[in-house]
Amino acid sequence: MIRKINTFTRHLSAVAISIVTIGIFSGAALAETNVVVRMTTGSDDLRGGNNAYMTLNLESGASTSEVRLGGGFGQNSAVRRTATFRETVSLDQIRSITIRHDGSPRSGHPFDGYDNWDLQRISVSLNGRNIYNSVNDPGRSRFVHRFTGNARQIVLPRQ
Ligand SMILES: [Ca+2]
Repeated sequence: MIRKINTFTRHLSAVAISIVTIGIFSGAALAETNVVVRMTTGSDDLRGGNNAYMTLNLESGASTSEVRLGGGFGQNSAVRRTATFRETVSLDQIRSITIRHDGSPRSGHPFDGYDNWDLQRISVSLNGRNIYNSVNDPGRSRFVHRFTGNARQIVLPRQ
């Protein structure tokens, strides 16, 4: 009888552990939002060691954490990045996107000035659905923005 109870208890423990495991994995899968970003740089590069960043601004008025898109984007080059946000965000919740360029002189480079960057085209999508594509934005269809001086960030409304 005692052996039967022990066996039963072990089974219960195994079930409990399985439930906890499933909870952790499904929680992790739900928590992240992966956004695909394609950017074409114009005639002024985004210097290696400097970075562009992206934030999603929500209909609620809140914003996600800022995610680094990287740098070292050569003149007239195209890059594709996946930005992973810790928050769970659906397409309908997104009001706009902020792109920020940090062109500050790099540490360890005493002769650095500020970097400038020509963003020629950008498209942003979530699960294959368009959030923003500059080609479809009349004001930015030929050229999105030159990041320079105090013009270090832009806000692009969801289309
Ligand atoms: Ca540059």
